[in-house]
Amino acid sequence: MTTNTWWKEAIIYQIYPRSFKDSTGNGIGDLKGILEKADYLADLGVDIIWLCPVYDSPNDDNGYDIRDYYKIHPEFGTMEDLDRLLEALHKQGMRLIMDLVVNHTSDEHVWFQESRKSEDNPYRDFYFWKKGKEDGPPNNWRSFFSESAWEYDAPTDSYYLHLFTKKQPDLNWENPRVREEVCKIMKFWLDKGVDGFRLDVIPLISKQLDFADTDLSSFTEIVEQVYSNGPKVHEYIAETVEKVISNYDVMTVGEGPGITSEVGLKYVGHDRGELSMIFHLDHMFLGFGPNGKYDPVPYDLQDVVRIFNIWDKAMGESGWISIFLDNHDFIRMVSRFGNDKEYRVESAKLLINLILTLRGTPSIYQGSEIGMTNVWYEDLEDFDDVEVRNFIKEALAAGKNKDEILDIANRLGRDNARTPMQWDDSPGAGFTTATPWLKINPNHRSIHVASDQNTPESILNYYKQLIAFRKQHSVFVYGKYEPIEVDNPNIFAYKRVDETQTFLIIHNFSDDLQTVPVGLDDYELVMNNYIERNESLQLRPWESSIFVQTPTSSI
Ligand code: ISL
Repeated sequence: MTTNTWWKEAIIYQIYPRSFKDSTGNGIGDLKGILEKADYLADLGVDIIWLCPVYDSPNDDNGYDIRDYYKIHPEFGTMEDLDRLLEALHKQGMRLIMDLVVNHTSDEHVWFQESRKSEDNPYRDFYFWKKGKEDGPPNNWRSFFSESAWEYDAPTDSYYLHLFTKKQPDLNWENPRVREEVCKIMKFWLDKGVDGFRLDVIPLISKQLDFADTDLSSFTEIVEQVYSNGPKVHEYIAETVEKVISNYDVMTVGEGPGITSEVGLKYVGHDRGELSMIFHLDHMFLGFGPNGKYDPVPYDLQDVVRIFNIWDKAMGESGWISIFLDNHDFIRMVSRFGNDKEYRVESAKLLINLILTLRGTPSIYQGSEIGMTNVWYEDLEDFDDVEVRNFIKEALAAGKNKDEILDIANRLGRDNARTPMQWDDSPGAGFTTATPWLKINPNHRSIHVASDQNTPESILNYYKQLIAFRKQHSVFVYGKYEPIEVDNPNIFAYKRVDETQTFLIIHNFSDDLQTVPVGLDDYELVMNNYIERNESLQLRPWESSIFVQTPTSSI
């Protein structure tokens, strides 16, 4: 039975605070900057703000390395600023979820500082320590960010585990004191009134304790079979729910690298009471080759379609996912799945049409609403993100050609998603009056919020219109999803159906006119991403149409 809840009906908007709005003139976005834009968010029609980490951190991985879970990083403001933002969002009928990173901490967290001191330190077992093997690390695991997952630490002549950078040691959830601390952190934030958490890499918290070498050759398989879905992951999640989460009316969304559709329901099955929903990453990991993201392989639209279909079937009436096409870890959706040149506007509109009409809670990443695109840096020094910098380091060391490295870094790097928000065409893009922490995309001179606000047929206005439309029709939340098989590799088509309404949605993911061979007898066009209506099934480039079945239509 599908249960109705606010978090299924809501639309999530993800804010990467460093890049959203700088209110202090230091080139870094901050909490007051977000507060200044609360009206903008309300006007857009989004319901839940997912705030990427704003805790105290040395920023090795831009806040995903937390030094103090109870403190706001001064560059983002103060706890008072956070309280004020929360209050303002609540006043406007929006909610706020915090990004909680508890698979690992910063190496500058006091627990790790203690842990590394000696083998009998009371915090030793907060992390995973192992002796090396023949002058090398304890096993052959590689981190998500290129290097070995083990770092040697001289004071105790041992290695510690870090599935991300060496400044992000993994917490040992086997230790009940670690779990107690996590519960304490959750309780602190929920008592403050936040409306839930996005739980970073949550399937990674339980490790395969034999720490055996892996002989799997594909990084995606290693994540699915070795790093994620460990033996006690559900026990641990359930413990936090039972002790803390279940005492509040909040939502949780687990970020799920390695959560496959076969095991998805174990995390989000309504009968299990673990997480409200997950961000599965199957479509995001498309294109990862044997050595991961920077070893790209080709894929096409039908791979994406297949993944959405499989996941919808796997969830059925028993579980729930979020629908998204990009975030701060991946390239801009219009550059990845659309055409960010000739058909930028059309394809950006098509993609939001897709996100808002598939089954699951839509999640929109900042800047998508104006069709922000990837950036192109000319110099390897321009890249900021630790993931891409590690790739560059390894590729240079392996003697790869500089132009080739620059090309891959530009095409796949996470900085693409992290360039500052483009509010206007001023030199700082209305984001800052100072030098921004990361170079602004030069296309901000033409692509920016101010211009979209003044153009009736802009991407931004289409977002607002479509969000409002979705909210009028609960079939997009609770209705069934029925894929339609079309013998055309450029088309993604499906229906959303409930007792009162049937919508037919068709997207043309190509630069060419496509004829879609489906029956349209008793359907009528209700939404379309072109200015001139098109009632036919001859879809123009990147055209996206929503039809409603007329006999039962209530429009
Ligand atoms: O970023 C990725 C691909 O470029 C992913 O593989 C990512 O590392 C993975 O999804 C986990 O991401 C999360 O945890 C990381 C952090 O760097 C990411 O920003 C965060 O979303 C470590 O905390």
